[in-house]
Amino acid sequence: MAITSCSQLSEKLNSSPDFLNPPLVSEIYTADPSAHVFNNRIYIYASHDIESGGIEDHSGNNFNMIDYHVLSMNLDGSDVTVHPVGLSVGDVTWAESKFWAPDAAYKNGTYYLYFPAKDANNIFRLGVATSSNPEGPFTPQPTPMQGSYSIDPAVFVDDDGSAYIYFGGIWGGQLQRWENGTYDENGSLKDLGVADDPAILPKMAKLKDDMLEFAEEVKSIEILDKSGNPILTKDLERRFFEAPWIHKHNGIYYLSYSTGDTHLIAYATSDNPYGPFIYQGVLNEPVQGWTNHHSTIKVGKKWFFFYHDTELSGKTHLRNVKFTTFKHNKDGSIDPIKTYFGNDWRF
Ligand code: FUB
Repeated sequence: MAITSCSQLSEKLNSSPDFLNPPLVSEIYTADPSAHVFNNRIYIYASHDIESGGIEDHSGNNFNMIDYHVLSMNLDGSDVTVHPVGLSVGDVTWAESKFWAPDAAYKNGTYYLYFPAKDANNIFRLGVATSSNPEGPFTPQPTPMQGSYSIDPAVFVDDDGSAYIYFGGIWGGQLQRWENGTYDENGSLKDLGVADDPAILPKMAKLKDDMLEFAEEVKSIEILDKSGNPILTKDLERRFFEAPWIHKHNGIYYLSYSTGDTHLIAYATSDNPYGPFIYQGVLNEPVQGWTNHHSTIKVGKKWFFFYHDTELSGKTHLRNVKFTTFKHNKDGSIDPIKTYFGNDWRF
C-alpha cells in the first residue's frame, strides 16, 4: 500500500525504532532515488529492484533490473504515486540488461531520463530517453550517448542553464576498466583498494543544448583532501565508489558519492562544477543493506535527502526508497545524517 499522507508517515515512524523514516512505497521495491521538483510536485526517478535469482557478488550480479517506474508525491509528502512503467529494457534497442540507477532533467518542455544499461558486449553505457511528461512513458534514443560508459548518471543544471552529467562507479560499475581511455576487460588494479595511488575518479561532461549528447570530452573530477592531496585508493572511507550527485548551496557545489564497501555517503565541495572538490566529511551513515545511494533537493527553504535501505525485505538487492530532511550549517558543512539505528551493517 502506498503511504499517502503525512500522518501515515509519522505512524510508521513510531512503529520501526531502528529506522528514522518509513519506505515511501511498498507495492514495488525501489532504489537509487534521484529526486526533482517538476510542476510543484516531487518526482523520484528510481531503480525498480526485482528478484532475479542472481547471486550476490562484487560485480552486482544480483541487480538485474528491467524497467523504471517513476514515483511522485506532493511537496508535503502526501499523495505518493507509483506511475506505470516509464521505460523497459525491451524498448531500448542497444540495451540488454541491468537498468541501474537513473536520473532525470527538464528543459524546454521535455523531460529527459538518463539511465545506465549493459549492451550486447556486457559493457555499461549511458542512455537517454525523452517524454513530454515527467512520469513518462519515455522514448529512448536509438544509441547510447556517444562516449559514455559506466553507471549512475546524475545531471545537474546550473543557475545559468548549463547542464552537466556526472557518472561512474567502480567494481560492477566497470569504471576501473576505462582507466586507460578505452575499455579493458581486465581493468585497473587500483579498484582493489590497496594501492597508494590516487583513487579512480568520477567522471563528468557538459551536455549539449539538446541534452542528448556530451558537449565535450569526458573529464575526471578530482577529489582532494584539505591539504590538496588526492584521496588514495586505499582510503576506503573517503574514496569514490559510485553514485555521484551534485547540489549547489550558497554558491558552493557539493559533490556527494557512495564509498561502496564502507557504505557511507561522503561529500566534497568546490567553487566550480568541474572541481577540484575538497573532501569534507560524511553526509549519510551506513543504511541497512550493502549499497548506499542518494539524492538531494530543495523544496522552499528546506533540503530533503532521498536514500534507500532494505527495511521491507532485509535483502541487499530488494531495496526501498525513503527520505528525510537535512541542513547546511552556517559554515557550509553538513552534519552526518543517521537514518538507521540497528546494528552496524558492514561487511
Ligand atoms: O542499483 C544498482 C546499483 O546499486 C546502483 O547503480 C549503485 O549506485 C548501487 O546503488
